[in-house]
Amino acid sequence: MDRRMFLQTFGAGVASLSLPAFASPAPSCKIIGIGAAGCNLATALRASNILDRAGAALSYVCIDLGPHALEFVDIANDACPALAPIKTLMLAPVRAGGRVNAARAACLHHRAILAELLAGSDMVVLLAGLGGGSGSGVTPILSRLARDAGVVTVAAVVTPFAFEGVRNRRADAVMNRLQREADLAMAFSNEEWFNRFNGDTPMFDVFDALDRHIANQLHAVMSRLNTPRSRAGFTFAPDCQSV
Ligand SMILES: Nc1nc2c(ncn2[C@@H]2O[C@H](COP(=O)(O)OP(=O)(O)OP(=O)(O)O)[C@@H](O)[C@H]2O)c(=O)[nH]1
Ligand SMILES: [Mg+2]
Repeated sequence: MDRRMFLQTFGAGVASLSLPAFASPAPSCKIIGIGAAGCNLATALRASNILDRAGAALSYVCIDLGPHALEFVDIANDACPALAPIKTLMLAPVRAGGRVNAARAACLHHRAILAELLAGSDMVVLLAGLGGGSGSGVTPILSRLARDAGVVTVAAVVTPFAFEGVRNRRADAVMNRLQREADLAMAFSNEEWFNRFNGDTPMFDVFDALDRHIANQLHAVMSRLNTPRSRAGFTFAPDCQSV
């Protein structure tokens, strides 16, 4: 496995960040799940409580172009009423169904609502699966809007399985964009992750373990961002041994 693939698989990212000093000792961080995979991830992160220890004031939002993924978020909200509810935002009542351009258009159409959503946050974490329509179309635009608003932007995305074919090329192109548009872009390859398990492990458990891995990597990033020493800029190299 080459170095790039290694980093992409196990929590990509070696990045030097120059960050503003946060005004508050507990910076506000909005976790935004986009598309089906992003909504699943946001729901899993909230349920895991792993990020609660990162020293930020967290709030959660899920965005999709149709109601399907958002209905699951509502079910998760109802299942854990003790946790802060995840807000939902439907950008357009259409199913992007792999159409990145439809997702981009919906995103641009709702630009003002998205800018309002980002306002007041010190940091955003964008979660999505790349290769489909919604996550691939919305995430880079949201990332750009957040950076333009001076919000520290971390993107944590999953990339497709090899058998998903053309989705991989699309995911690569979006990842390249995200590396420019986000302060830190972390990619987690579904393909590489699943290859680490033998065929006896139930698929659900493998996805679950990836959710936890991403939560732990984000916890490491957010904890570093919240320490005063690191705000002037730091190099993030994830601890790959802790997977
Ligand atoms: N790890 C993980 N990967 C997922 C999950 N759901 C989908 N994926 C991956 O994410 C990619 C994008 O899929 P979706 O999130 O369903 O796509 P979308 O952004 O909703 O896009 P459209 O439905 O086409 O608008 C897929 O090709 C899968 O590889 C999930 O729950 N966990
Ligand atoms: Mg979808």
